Formats: sequence, C-alpha cells, structure tokens
Amino acid sequence: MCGVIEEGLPYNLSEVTYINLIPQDMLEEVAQGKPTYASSTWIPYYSSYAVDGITTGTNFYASAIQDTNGWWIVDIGENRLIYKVTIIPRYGCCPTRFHDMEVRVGQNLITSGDLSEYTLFSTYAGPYTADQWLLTCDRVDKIYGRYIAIRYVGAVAEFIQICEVNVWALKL
Ligand SMILES: [Ca+2]
Repeated sequence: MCGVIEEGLPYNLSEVTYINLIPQDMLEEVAQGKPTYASSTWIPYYSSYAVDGITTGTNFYASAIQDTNGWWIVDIGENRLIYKVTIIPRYGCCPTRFHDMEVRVGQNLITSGDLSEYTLFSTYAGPYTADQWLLTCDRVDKIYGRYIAIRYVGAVAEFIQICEVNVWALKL
C-alpha cells in the first residue's frame, strides 16, 4: 500500500505494507517528461502535467468530470525494475478526491481501460489529505515493466487529479 514516509511528515505505519529496503542512491527517476496517456482530460489539465516536474499552481492532471473509471499511464520508454512510485495528488483544492487508487505496472500500452494485464504494484485507499504532501508506494520485490498506471477503482464516480508522479527504477 501507499503511505506517507517522507522526512518531516507523519508516518502512519499501519498504512505501509512494504518498506523501501534498497538505498535511494541505487534508484533513478525515470518518468519525468515521458509520454503520458489518460482515459480523459479536463482541458487544460493535461496528462503530461503529472510528469512535468512542477508541483505548484495548476500544473496537475485532471480527468473529465464524467469519467467514472479513470486511469493515467506514463511510458518510461523501456522495461525497468520499478521499486518505488511517489505521487503528489492535487492538494491546493479538493485533496480528498484522491482515494481508492491502484498503481499497476505493465509491459504493453493499454488504453482500453482494462488494466487487468498489468501487475498490481500498490494500492491507496485514502482519502488523501493536503498535509500528507508526498505518497510513497514501495515494493521490496519490485516489478519489471515500462508502463506505470494509476487508476481509480472506487464505487462512486470520482475525478483523478494528480499533481506529480515520480517512478523510481533500479539504476542500470
Ligand atoms: Ca505537475
């Protein structure tokens, strides 16, 4: 599951299933500036805004209001061993919209919305609160893949709104 384990922030151990056991200096960020896809877009909150490196203002991705099964995908360009995904949901407004999310990793681009082929990397029940800032989703057993998806799996219609995503792979 995803939890809040960054320095200076609350650490709710009950939310963290996997603790990152690999040193941070053995990982590299592989998502910044890479191609992105999404089930819908509330223009101008484009899917690419979730990997633009900007965590302020309106540089976040937002799905369209009528999108009840939203997903967002980044293509990191090649299959890599993924150890960690960090997420900053939209926090300036409406942070609690981020809940009931899955992080999945796959090796083929799927835009149909059926991401069952992708391996489940982590889950986040939420709801997110703005003071949490950075959500860290760790796995000690890593997953090999090229496409990292965040999708909404809740029962009630909801937006996906993501300020920023970082994907951490083992350095080559
Ligand atoms: Ca951003």
